[in-house]
Amino acid sequence: MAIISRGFSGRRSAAGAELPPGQYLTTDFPVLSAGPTPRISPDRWEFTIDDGSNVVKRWDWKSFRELPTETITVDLHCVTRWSKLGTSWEGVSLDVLLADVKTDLAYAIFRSYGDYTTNLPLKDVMNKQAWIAFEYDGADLAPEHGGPARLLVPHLYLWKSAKWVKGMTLLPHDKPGFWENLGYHIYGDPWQEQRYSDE
Ligand SMILES: Nc1nc2c(c(=O)[nH]1)N[C@H]1C(S)=C(S)[C@@H](COP(=O)(O)O)O[C@H]1N2
Ligand SMILES: [Mo]
Repeated sequence: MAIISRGFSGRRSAAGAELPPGQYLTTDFPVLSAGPTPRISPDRWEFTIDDGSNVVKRWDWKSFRELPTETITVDLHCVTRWSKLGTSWEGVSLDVLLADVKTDLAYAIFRSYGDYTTNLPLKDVMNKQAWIAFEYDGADLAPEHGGPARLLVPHLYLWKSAKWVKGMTLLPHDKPGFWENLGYHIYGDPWQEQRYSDE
């Protein structure tokens, strides 16, 4: 009789490894918001890219939804230690949004309705690493989870995935956003357990 050992004890994530250090699995989908849920109807929604002085790109809901979309299945890792594997989303890749933005600026800060912000190196939102998602699990994204649309950057802790996202500002230097200003790590790689700024 064959004895098959998979050689590890944790559940495999979509990234092919066990859970990041210090994380536990959950199957529900907790809601974590620093403030009240803003109610943004699609006819008011817009997403802009600016370089700190000029808006270089602008989409309203209609033009945004005419862009090519992707279905992505990714793992989520929250800094409060829950991880949820194999979540399924529909969204527009940041590669599409940035396709004809020519810039030397290497950083970005994302802005949300309700004033949340979070910073990311521009290279971390390119090459199939980040999306603006508008569907979760086959249905319109619920307001609590960031609907009508949220940023999704699954390779970093989930606070980087700004809900109710409305724009990104390109910057020459990295600049801390909401949680980063309150002591969370400037980058936030779950595999390096970069939870707080002293780690
Ligand atoms: N605009 C906004 N985006 C946000 C937050 C927030 O408070 N406001 N919380 C962040 C944090 S800390 C986490 S863990 C995730 C939670 O996403 P969820 O509520 O869909 O689980 O959203 C992130 N994006
Ligand atoms: Mo979080």
